Amino acid sequence: MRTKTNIIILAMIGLSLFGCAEKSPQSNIIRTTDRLKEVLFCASKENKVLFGQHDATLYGHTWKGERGRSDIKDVCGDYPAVIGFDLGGIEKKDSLSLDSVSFENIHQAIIDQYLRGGIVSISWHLDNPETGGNSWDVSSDSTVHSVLKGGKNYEKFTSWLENLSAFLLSLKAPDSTPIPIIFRPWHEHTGSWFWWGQDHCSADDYISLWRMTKEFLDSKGLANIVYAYSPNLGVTAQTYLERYPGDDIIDIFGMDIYQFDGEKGASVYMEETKKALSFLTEIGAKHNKIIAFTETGCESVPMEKWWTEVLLPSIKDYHISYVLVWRNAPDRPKHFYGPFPMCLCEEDFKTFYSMDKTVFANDIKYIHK
Ligand code: BMA
Repeated sequence: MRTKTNIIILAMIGLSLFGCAEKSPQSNIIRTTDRLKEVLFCASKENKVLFGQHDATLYGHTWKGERGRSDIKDVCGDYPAVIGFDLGGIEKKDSLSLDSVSFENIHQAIIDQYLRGGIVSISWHLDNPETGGNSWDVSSDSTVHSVLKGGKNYEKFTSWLENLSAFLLSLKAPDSTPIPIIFRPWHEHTGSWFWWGQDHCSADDYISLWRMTKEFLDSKGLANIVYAYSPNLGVTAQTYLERYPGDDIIDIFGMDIYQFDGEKGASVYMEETKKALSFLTEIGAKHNKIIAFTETGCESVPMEKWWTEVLLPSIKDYHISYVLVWRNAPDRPKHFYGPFPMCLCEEDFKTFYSMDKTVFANDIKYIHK
């Protein structure tokens, strides 16, 4: 097994796979959406995978609000290449997100990730504009229809898009460069646990919701966004594109799949993941899109070798650009999906980290056109 230092040396002496690797590191900051897409495409072509975690620098298993800290860094010394953030609450101009983090801290953490050369992905667990409940309030099947043009919640929803845009527009580097981000709204719509899920709206309305969102953000001049589409487990090769908003909107084909049932669920997870990544690869190639494992994990990571014996074999044969595990909640001791010091899977995660296949924040600069 190679260490990260060896990988860097190999990259520098010109390890060249598919024409994606060159001799010297790129500037480590990803300043444009073109470079962002290039990194993701080239990582997958080189058969690398960028490692990501949701909310990784906002809090961890036993701490919260320590700028610059991350459970991943505490374990392996580097930050995730991709960090997910969620803007649930921004629509109402709340000062705290749905996971009780101030938007001020989220804003800072996004800039910090950009400046260290990392990638930012943003999801949005927004409230239900019709019922006033949260994202999981599925008591109405007319919410999506009601926010579209002509619907009774159109004005309210456009004001929510306005608030979202204001936050996205504020994501600027110190030199005023708009920070390139992955935006992944309306996720897991092939399930029915969110108000935009498939049993709660028609395919046409779901597609209109996407198109309206994109048009609104475009109208605000937000050109720094790479859009990700991410159905969930249960979708098939035949249904993946059933509610697809279109090649003109989407840049990344994603998939959200979790391992349920602890250790017992490992074999089903591995089988389902391989099946899904296999058709994702084919569909992605057909549409010339980046593919990514946009959310995954096993709550409490109950297996010592989950990283190398469950996750790695599930993804290693597929050219996915990144894999992102869910959060390590500070206030729910069993709700963690990444490692932290002294956890059961700590050593195995270090092995996973040291592999050629995995890329963390420090190594992104070695990914070339
Ligand atoms: C879910 C859980 C919730 C959280 C939500 C949005 O999967 O982690 O606790 O509020 O994601 O981050």
